[in-house]
Amino acid sequence: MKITAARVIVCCPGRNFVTLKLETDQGLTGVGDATLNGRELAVASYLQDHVIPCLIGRDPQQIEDIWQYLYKGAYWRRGPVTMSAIAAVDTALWDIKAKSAGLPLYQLLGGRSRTGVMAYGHATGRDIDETVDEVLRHQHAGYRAIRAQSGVPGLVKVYGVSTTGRMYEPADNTLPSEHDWDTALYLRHTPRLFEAVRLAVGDETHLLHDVHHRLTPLEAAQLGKSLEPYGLFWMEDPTPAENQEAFRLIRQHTTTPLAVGEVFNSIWDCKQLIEEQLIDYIRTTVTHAGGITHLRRIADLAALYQVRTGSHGATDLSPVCMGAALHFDTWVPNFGVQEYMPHSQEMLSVFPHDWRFDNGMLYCGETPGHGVDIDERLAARYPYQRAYLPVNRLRHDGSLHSW
Ligand code: EZ4
Ligand code: CO
Repeated sequence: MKITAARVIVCCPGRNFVTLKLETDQGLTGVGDATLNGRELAVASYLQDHVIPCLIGRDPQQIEDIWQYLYKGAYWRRGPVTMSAIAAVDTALWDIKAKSAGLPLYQLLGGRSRTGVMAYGHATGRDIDETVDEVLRHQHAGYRAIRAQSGVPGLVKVYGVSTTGRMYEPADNTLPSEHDWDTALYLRHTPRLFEAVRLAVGDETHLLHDVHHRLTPLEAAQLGKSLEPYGLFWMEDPTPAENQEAFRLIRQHTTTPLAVGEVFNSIWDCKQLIEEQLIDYIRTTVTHAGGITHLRRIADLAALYQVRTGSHGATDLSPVCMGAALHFDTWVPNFGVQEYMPHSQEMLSVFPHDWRFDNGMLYCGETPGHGVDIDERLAARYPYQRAYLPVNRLRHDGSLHSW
């Protein structure tokens, strides 16, 4: 078999997506997601200008060799742009291999380990009451795991909270919008939020919270400790995790489980966190961490240390990523949970797919491949629109803080 053509499709059906489609001389095609929120065109160019010329004529069955060729062959290793581009190729190649075998992708990975994939949904509100209502709405919709975020009194714009009344989309402006931040206000508010949420939902529902890289290790330790009475499933991204050792301090002070990794792109970013058992969940995704081939290496390392998966699944990961992720989740032995932020109908219509959500669970389909395609004619009706993630500034003096 040979790769005969490859196309990068950039479209914006409500938000930007970068998709790679590979064609072969046997008529089989494969699709991969390469969306890197706010930096989409860098990955599109990496694929178009540097990767595609090396793919034409290659045997798409040699997934491992092509992965090594693109990784080692670049000489410049890792990084989100490179690893998202490699991921798109890898995902498309697994799609082709599974189609040529006539099997759903999870069968190639080792088969089914579970009946379905537990999803967690996002409950967000402008204040505690609104967030509690949203948590209850998710509970009634069948979610067994719910992430709760709320506005903080005194702060105007906060991560996760929609200001438009529409679905929250973080890349909300043609130039970065500005959020404001005050750690002391947040640290006082968050335990109050979870006290109210836990009281309303009862003991059974898993509760999650995303700190979004905003605290120092000591502040994270304080927050983790103050949330212990509410039995969280996880506290996510408590500090910027370039400094993996920092988690030793957090770990020494709290038994609140920790989840990290949505911004990681390789096994090296989480090696120490996993080997020293400093985290409980690893949140790397198919799209940003080098595809199925590399994500499997991360999950296998994590399994040695009882670290489970909890893949990133925000709307900036396309329905293609979700399809591939659900096949991965259906197989991976050390599965934890899958993030799920529903795409709009407009977004879903561009990506015909066979995965589905039902009563708090996600299910991959049974069609050969990963079960997701792109409708290129429809995609062409939604041209790229520049969009940035926000920046965060300290409320009292405007210093730039992690968003
Ligand atoms: O802010 O995907 O847990 N989910 C998240 C996301 C990220 C966005 C950034 O593009 O933190 O909402
Ligand atoms: Co997050």
